[in-house]
Amino acid sequence: MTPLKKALAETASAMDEILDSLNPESQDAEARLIEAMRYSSLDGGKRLRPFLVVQSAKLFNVSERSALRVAAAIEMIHCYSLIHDDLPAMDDDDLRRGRPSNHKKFDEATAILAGDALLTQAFEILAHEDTHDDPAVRCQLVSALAQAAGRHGMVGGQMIDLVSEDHELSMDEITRLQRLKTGCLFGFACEAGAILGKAPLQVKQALHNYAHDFGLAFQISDDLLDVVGDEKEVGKTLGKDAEAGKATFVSLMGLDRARSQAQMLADQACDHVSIFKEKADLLQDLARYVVERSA
Ligand code: GRG
Repeated sequence: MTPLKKALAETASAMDEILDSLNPESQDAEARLIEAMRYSSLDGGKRLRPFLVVQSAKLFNVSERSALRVAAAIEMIHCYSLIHDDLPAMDDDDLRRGRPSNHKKFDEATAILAGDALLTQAFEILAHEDTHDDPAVRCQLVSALAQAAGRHGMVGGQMIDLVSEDHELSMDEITRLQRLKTGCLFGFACEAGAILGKAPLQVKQALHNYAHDFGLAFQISDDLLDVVGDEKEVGKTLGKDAEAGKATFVSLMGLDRARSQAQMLADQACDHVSIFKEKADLLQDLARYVVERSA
């Protein structure tokens, strides 16, 4: 097993443990809500965002407990976005992470509530004193995640995606859409370690630049998988963008240019974190992995 695969597996197992402990099974009247939250947050996904939080925190010798709590918070936001994105009013998808999507397993109302509850719980976790003993750091985390997840970030990007279904986007428009929809959350994941470690601005900027190029490389490879991926391996319905006539990086650039662009962005991402020397080895491995992955 490569060091990256081993570290990803360790983060995934730490995530299952902490997410399970934050939302234990319940016998209360709202048990169905907890079950739906657990269904979409436990035992699934690549846990890329938590991995980025853990690795960026390691650069600044942040305690594992702090890093894992922030990692759990961002994964909750990610899981909420997947639940809501699969709803009939959005992407109307029956399959997620190789299993029925949340509203298929439960029902639409439960899926909406499970997403809402994961979203709000993320901020509850960041604001809790167990996350960091300095209230100013907790406040910065709350503010940064709110910006990355809300109207200036993921939700704003999703809105642009929805309203642009009727007209073909240019490369600049797609880049902005994807930067908001998926890039901002990766940005928060990479900068979280610097916030927890009270790192200087120049160092934060290096992580910001890494996240920018990593996020675009990830999105181009996501678009490539949508065209050439294996549905069983990827675990979600593929080919939906082409079916809907949506412009993507691949439809605009073609397969070959998209592949070389993703590779170039991954290389740039690696360069941005070379200032951390061998401490950034796994961040560099991850950037290379996202453009080579098959799932
Ligand atoms: C509905 C508020 C709201 C936002 C939706 C991010 C997003 C916006 C929707 C997710 C749907 C989607 C397929 C986005 C494209 C890229 C992406 C985020 C893919 C899934 O991320 P991975 O590959 O998933 O990290 P896993 O399952 O590994 O965690």
